[in-house]
Amino acid sequence: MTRQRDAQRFRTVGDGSGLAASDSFYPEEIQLALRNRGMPLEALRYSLTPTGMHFLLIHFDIPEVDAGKWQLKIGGLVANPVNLTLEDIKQRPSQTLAVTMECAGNGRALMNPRPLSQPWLLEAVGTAEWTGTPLRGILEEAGIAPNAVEILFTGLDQGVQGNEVQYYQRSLSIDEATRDEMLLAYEMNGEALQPQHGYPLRLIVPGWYGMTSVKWLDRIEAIAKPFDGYQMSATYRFSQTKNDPGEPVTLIRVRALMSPPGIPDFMTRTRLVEPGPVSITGRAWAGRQQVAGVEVSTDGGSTWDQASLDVRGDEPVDGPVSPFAWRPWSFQWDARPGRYILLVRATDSQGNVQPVSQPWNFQGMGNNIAQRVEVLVE
Ligand SMILES: Nc1nc2c(c(=O)[nH]1)N[C@H]1C(S)=C(S)[C@@H](COP(=O)(O)O)O[C@H]1N2
Ligand SMILES: [Mo]
Repeated sequence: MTRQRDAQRFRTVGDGSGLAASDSFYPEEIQLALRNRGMPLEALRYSLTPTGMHFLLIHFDIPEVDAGKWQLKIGGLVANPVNLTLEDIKQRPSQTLAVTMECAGNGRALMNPRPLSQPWLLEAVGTAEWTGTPLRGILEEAGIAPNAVEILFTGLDQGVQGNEVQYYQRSLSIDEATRDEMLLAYEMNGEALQPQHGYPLRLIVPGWYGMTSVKWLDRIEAIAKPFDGYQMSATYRFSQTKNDPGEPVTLIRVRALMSPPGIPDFMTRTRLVEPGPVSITGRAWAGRQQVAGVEVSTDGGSTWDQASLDVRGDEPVDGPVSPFAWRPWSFQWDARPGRYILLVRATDSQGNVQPVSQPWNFQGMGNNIAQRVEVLVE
């Protein structure tokens, strides 16, 4: 009975089976898209994305936090539970790391049928320099009990998803949580976190899709069983149907994006390019792997040419600013009058290459299809 009443608490959007990619967008998808901005692709010109151009993904509301009263609680199965103020955390050893973050749902609205959620095209990515204290030191001082198997991170933001009232929570295995690069970050690009990015403190999990980098941290607990909360067991899964548990979504897959060349048509974003030599530039990333190569096609994917890495136009530029940050690439194109579909795809250090047509999954996760850009040369 309760279950049935619960099921009627909210309107449903769609029948849960997804839509054709060409179907109109629901107002609810647009509502989410307006709250959760993407990075304009021309911002690929910056090795560090200006904070105001970094993508955003916020499931519920941005919580109100009084940093003077806020404390991070470290507890659960630890020898020395402790509460830390923001000042305590800033007194600890600090580390700054550039990290390319991508939302696991990036590319969702390109899938056919289109899974219903935040309707990202390709813009759910950004690279910021995060400053904070290594998580490992805090966990070591807390003393994780031998029977703990995971570390659970809880945000201050609360909402309803899948009819479940919840705080935003995700867990990591102890092996993952104690890796060198895991940060508790209080600064983004040299300034205090902005409210929408997790003020006053967030987790940064380099190499993983963004959902793991829990914002607005309230507490960190060592736990005895794998956490099976909503954001672990119901969503962020590679599943084929609504009830298929599938596999968990974890590390970022290899991807390259280009700054669309030339100038855009306002409505369609089709590019207008002048004939002659054109340098096509962009960035590529591969989560915990490295980018091994980038290829460009100017004929809709029939033939591919190698792009140059760590070059922009003719100018050598800095390579990746950290092992977890994207890498610049560049390709010289002799553009002749006509209509073109440009594509770009990257390969990672394990030989994984981006697909030209995307395998589908129910939640629209981990899409890394090769980008296509329509260009008119005249
Ligand atoms: N507490 C909390 N943390 C969160 C989220 C959230 O909704 N609540 N969204 C996650 C998701 S899905 C992503 S992709 C990243 C986005 O981080 P950004 O908005 O700073 O780019 O934050 C993650 N951390
Ligand atoms: Mo995300």
